[in-house]
Amino acid sequence: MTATSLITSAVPLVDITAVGASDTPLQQVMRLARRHGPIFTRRLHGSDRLFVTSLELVSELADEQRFTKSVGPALENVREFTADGLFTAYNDEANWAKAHDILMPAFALGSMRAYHPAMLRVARRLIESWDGHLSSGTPVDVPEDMTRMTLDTIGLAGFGYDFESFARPEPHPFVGAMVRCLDWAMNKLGRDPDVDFTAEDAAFRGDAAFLAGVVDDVIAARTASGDTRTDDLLGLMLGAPHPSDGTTLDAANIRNQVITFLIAGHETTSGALSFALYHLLKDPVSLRLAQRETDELWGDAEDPEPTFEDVGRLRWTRQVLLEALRLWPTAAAFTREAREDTLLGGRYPLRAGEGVAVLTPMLHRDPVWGDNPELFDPTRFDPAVEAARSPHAYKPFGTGERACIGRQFALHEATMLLGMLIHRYRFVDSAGYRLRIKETLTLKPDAFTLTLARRTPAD
Ligand code: MNH
Repeated sequence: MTATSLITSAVPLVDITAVGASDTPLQQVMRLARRHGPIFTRRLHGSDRLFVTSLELVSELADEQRFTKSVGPALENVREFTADGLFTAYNDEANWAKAHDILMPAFALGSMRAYHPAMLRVARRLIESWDGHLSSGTPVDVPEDMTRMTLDTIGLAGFGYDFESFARPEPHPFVGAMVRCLDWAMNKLGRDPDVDFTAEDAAFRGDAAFLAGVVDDVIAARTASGDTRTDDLLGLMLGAPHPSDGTTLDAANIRNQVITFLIAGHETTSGALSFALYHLLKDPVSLRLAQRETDELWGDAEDPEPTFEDVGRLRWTRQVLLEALRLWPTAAAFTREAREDTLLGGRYPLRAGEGVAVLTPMLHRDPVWGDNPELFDPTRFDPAVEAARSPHAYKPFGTGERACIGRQFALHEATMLLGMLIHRYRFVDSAGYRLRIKETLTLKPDAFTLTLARRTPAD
């Protein structure tokens, strides 16, 4: 062997065991990142997790030749209720590639056109409900209603199943059970080995069983109807043959895909919409530009009928959403692993299969974003500005082959609703809301309410 000298660097080790787990672990680890820099190991109750935050290191991790998705500790916990569904499947699990190939057509551009009417129908449910609040002068609970909207949308557009969330005084029980399952998955990460969690685990199993029961209802509703369409998600899951080997998904995997899509298909989009509305409430200049854009499309129409093409024309509104997802990417971390032993950044040794968590909110505050990364500024997503920036600076949807399959679905649904709300209402910050972020594996503004006032377009 030639005498090459390998200069490796030590990664800072930050032991927070004495502090203990937080009920906002993501915000806790963001504080560690601000203090300890772009790569560090966090130790909690003896288990270590490596985090990175910089554009330089994330650009390397995005190289699919050297790195791939890792089902990290958080997703291992989620696997307890989604098993080999698309989100939590291992790369080499046969059902990942199989389901990916079968379900891809449901996310092609033509499919978004097919989902548009269901998305519009549900957006109108939210508006009808908000009109009621407008009349009575009562505040709206933003995250709760966004969750009603996104759950009904994935249910109807993907599965032909109506959760009827706006006809209920409380959210559909699916939501509560799901949030508790996600919370369980998150809190299990920080467990003190000396504490007994038998009761928590039993409650979790009850909630997971409830979710499985909803899945059975969704599937039974379709099979009982005799409907054999294969042009929506559930149809593809139940009946579509794999494009090359002709086999279909097995019954156990179908259930895992249904639960996966019912969760992944609404929870993070709901948070993204809530953060976008928060920023519009606090940023009159961005709001004004968004109002102007919707007025250009819909004038003073009392009840505009947004077309599929209209949604593509809401450029600024979409930039508002992208910028909201920069500051608060609602699925705030993803994990990569090296395919072979390697040096990250030419200096940090990594063994094959060792997980590295990308802390997306800190990547989104890397110096590449300029001197004031905390500033909400949708012009960062002006096409020319975006084109000049590395594609690896922005990863709210993850990266590579295992990146989010539902990205266009989420952006179409969210842009349309946001445009409709901006056009119709003035948002009154009656509570003087100060942002506090609730974590249940995903992020949402906590207890965010606002009051509505009627808007006359062009005022
Ligand atoms: Mn989505 C994967 C974020 C909306 C279905 N999603 C991912 C990943 C991120 C992500 C990050 C990658 C995780 C990882 O690398 O471990 N997703 C989002 C965000 C939104 C979102 C921020 C909304 C905003 N996702 C949606 C919607 C759907 C969906 C809507 C479905 C209709 N997401 C998925 C699925 C995967 C995924 C399925 C897993 C894809 C795969 O691994 O093949």
